[in-house]
Amino acid sequence: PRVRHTADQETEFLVVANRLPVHLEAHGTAEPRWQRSPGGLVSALEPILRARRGAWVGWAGTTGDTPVAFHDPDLRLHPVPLNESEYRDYYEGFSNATLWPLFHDAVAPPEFKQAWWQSYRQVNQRFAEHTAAVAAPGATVWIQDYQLMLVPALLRERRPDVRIGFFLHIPFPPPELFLQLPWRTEVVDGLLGADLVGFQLPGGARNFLQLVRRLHRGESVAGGQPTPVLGTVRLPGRTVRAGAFPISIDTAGLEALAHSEAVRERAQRIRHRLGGSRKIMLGVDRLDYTKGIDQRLRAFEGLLAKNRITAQDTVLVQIATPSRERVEHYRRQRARVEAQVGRINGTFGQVGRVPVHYLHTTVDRTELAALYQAADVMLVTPLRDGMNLVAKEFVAARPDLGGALVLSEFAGAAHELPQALLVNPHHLSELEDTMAAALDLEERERRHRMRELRRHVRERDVHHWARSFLSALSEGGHGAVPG
Ligand code: GDG
Repeated sequence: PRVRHTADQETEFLVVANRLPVHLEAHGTAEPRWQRSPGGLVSALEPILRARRGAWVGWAGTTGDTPVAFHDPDLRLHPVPLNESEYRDYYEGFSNATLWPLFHDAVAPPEFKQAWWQSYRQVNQRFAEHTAAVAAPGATVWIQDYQLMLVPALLRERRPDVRIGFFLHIPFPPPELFLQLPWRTEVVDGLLGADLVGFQLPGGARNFLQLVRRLHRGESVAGGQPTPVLGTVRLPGRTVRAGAFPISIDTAGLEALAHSEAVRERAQRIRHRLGGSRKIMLGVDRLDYTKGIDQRLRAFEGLLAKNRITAQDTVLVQIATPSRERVEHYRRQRARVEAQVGRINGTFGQVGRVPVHYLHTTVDRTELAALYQAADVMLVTPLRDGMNLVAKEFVAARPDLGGALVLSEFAGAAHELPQALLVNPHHLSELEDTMAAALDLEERERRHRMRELRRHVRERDVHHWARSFLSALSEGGHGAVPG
């Protein structure tokens, strides 16, 4: 059996992403089954996929021969196969050890390897071929993220009739960083295959337009377009637009979950288990070196060492979701974080009372919502982050207007959430002071800030994001201009 393939059915709207929105789930002793993966992207796109006879092109997440059947009448799936060496070179290598660090301010040194690049090109080619094979004439194709930056041009070569949008979920770096990339021209030309290139922030779009100018890839013009489009690149025969489309969350869905009995009860239990009157600080991140987990732990340790907090009155819960575990920088990051947690608990803990509860695991949606609700202070301290959905989710999960959000200036979310307690995570004493201030925030101010934050996250949810990108995509011209 294989993942349902519908190559015979041409589709008018296609989402192309590294991963299909499904994963294998164990079923006792029976064979594992395919399940829908929850996530903002799927819930935002599902109504559109359904209404427009849409389909999703992506990798199913296994390098084995053929995935087991996945049946879902609403979501047609086109799996793109990857073998073990492609997973290593295209995904772990070029995507996550070259592009990921380079695009996040090179906070870890990016590695440049020819073999990884070749694999990236080859896999992008395969994605383009699969997409070209199933798109209906004049279809709209929306390509997602840094793993697939060559697909827009590769697809256009094969299918000049389709309308192509691309959205980058991670930051687009300033030209002086991007230019380190040995294959910089190829990557920029890949993106220029799109009709619309979307970024999280206006700064990303401007970096891209500047880079195009620096590399002489077309005549780039800032402004002159209705927002959120910030500029255009004129190429022979066609125009590429670039703009900012800050992604968001399924606010209503999370709010409903936050109101549920199960979540409210679980939040109570968590508070009780952690010691009733103790203040709870919370971190939820993929275990990634860009997330500033070490900075946050160092600041927490500083507060304990200076006696500004004690293990009696404050506890930090850190959920660190396993991520990219075979990539060297990730292994080292895990070792660093775990050494810090051990040191803090060893120094400041007592039997039955440790200051840091560290979980290297994934928790389910209910548990996550309950943790958000139990927290007094949410710590989101990345060194660089495209957006950061955790910050928005925390806000959506707090209809009680409780909790304070400490948010790094270097998260995309900081541009939209100025009512958070903004902080520079590189500045240790400032981070300590901000964390302490969040613990002591006066109730009136805390409620006021939370109300404003919630207003924003309600108005600008993931549906707004998808609508604004797709309507910008449909408004512009596309493809080759006749004559
Ligand atoms: C990239 C960009 C951008 C985490 N642990 C658990 C869990 N999560 C969920 C969170 C959140 C998501 O994972 C993480 O999203 P972030 O936005 O925080 O970060 P990245 O994974 O780095 O995402 C980022 C995003 O793309 C979207 O464009 O915002 O800047 O780096 O939704 O809730 N979910 C569950 N259990 C966990 O243990 N259920």
